[in-house]
Amino acid sequence: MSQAKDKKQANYSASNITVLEGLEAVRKRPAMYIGDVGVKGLHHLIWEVVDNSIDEALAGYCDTIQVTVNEDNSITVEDNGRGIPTDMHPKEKRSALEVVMTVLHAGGKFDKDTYKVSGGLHGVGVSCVNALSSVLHTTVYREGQIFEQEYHRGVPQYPVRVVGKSERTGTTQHFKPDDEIFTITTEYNYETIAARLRELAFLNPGITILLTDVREKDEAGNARSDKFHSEGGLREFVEYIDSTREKLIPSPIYIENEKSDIPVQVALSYNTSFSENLVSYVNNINTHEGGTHVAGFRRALTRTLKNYADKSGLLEKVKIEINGEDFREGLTAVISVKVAEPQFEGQTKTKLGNSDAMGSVDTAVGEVLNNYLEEHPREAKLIVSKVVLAAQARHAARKAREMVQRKNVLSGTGLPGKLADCSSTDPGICELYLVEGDSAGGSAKQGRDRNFQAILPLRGKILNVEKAQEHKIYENEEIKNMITALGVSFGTQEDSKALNMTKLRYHKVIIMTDADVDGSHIRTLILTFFYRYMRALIENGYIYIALPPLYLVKKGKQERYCWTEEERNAIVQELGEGKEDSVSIQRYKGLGEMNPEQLWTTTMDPSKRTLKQVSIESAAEADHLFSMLMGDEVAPRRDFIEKNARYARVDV
Ligand code: 0RA
Repeated sequence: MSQAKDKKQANYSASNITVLEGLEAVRKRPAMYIGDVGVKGLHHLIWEVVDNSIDEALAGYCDTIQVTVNEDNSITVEDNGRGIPTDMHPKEKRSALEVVMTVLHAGGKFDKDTYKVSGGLHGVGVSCVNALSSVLHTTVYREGQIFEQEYHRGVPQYPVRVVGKSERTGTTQHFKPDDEIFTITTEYNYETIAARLRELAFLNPGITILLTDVREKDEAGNARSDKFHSEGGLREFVEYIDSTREKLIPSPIYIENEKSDIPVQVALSYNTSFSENLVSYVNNINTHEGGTHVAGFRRALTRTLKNYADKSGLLEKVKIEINGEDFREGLTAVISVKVAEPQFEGQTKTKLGNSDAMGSVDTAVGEVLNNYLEEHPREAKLIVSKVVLAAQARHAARKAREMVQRKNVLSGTGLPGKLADCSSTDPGICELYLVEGDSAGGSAKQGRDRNFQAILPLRGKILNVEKAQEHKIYENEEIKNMITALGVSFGTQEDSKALNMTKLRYHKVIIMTDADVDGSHIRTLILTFFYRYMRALIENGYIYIALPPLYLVKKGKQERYCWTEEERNAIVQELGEGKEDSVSIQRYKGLGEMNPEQLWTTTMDPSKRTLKQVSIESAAEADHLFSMLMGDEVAPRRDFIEKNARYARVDV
């Protein structure tokens, strides 16, 4: 090696030392940067890389982003932007590309004037993705040339080099998540990715986002794919969320208004259902826990509608008081704001704290909504009439709810007779199994560990809360039992659905139903109830789904349980050793076919069972799903059930 080259290499390595320390920090504490190293963190890597391309699109230089899930669960994200700059970084003595890819938080340094709008909770930078990938390969098309660099666990394998000529521009990132980091799973979920990309397309109209999954091919050999593109933006988003509901007004009300340097976009509509669907974003990030922007929206909606109703005399005959909640029954709204320095608070850091966002959204929405009501008297009247009905129903519901809670107080312990409670009173270790049917309930009662496991058999049909007004749900025996067993009480003030979680008696609530169509229906009904009336339980991660085995494979004294077809086939082969007919297979159609001991071993023993924790990845998607599965319109439900044998996206 020549001396000059030697020196160059030495410099190159020297500047790498701090970089290595940075990458090391990310690899040592990955959860600090991407939330966790489970399914969520794994998908976070994609969001991070796609966010960079979205930023390039928002800057006006890119209109197409292509995401590919490859056979080996590696991901390719390609855009047609300007390409990450590749010129020499004067201080670092390395290509700017290498700096972006390897230095923590180096991403936004080039464009100081435009703040990163799609960053925020994400926004930890592509260098984190790099550090957590066993291999990452970057290709940049720029200034007529093709540049590339490859990294292993974030460490460059060679300086940025030119590998060809091209007229196009853009950036392609290809990465494979490191299985040393993602030890739980490295498998990507198509639905999760599709939901996020669909959301991004609605939030950033005009951009085309393509998704291809080569792991899944149809009979003709075509990979599964979707194209996400929206011209109408939030208006279309609201229509998408409400596509399975009956509209109250013909098209969404759209608000686009900038107040005190905070751009505010809102689309809202009313449907004939009884639930409120409010989805909010800050810098393209879903703010599950709401925050100041949502508070500003609610304030403006209540004030403006109330003013209009008072002025128009529509409330004259109404004797009962109307509150904020009544203005939101049947409301679907998407709120999107862009904030320069967002402060995220709350348990999951998805609650906006910036106080100026409240006033901005309040003023922006108040102005435009007021004009809308003045200009659309017919729609205005429909909305106000609906509000009055909501207030009347709320009064009826309060009475019914108070009845349920008063009865509990009167009946001594207040616990339902069908509940087989556990002896511990420490909610942290207590589990409540909601079991389909009395016979399975009986086995579960015998098989359980009564120290910490309680059993509540559910016999009749759970009420479909999607189709019922609130006061009706308190008349349903199974729902009443669930509410009292859980111990949580509903608030009765402004937000009647606020839960008193401190009284929750179990921190694991496990839904255990048969592995058949009825079982999945019951599970969906229970989940819909939790989602609509006790969402905090899902948000806090207290709701689980038990996974009973589908098969028992036997040969002589050997017994093996299987949870999937593949597992069954493998075990039949293993036990049969060529003589597969010596093996017997039992298919479990219901929990009732298992004796208490089997139920314990396979499904209830904490050291052996598998539980699925229910989470709300995307509230909009979950809402869409529940209203479709449980709502009025039959056609989309039938379609969905035909396409997806099992309930879809609410699980992890
Ligand atoms: C900063 C400056 C320039 C491009 C980018 C960032 C950029 C980053 C990413 C990440 C993924 N795709 C991207 N595309 C572009 C270009 C500055 C210039 O050309 O003057």
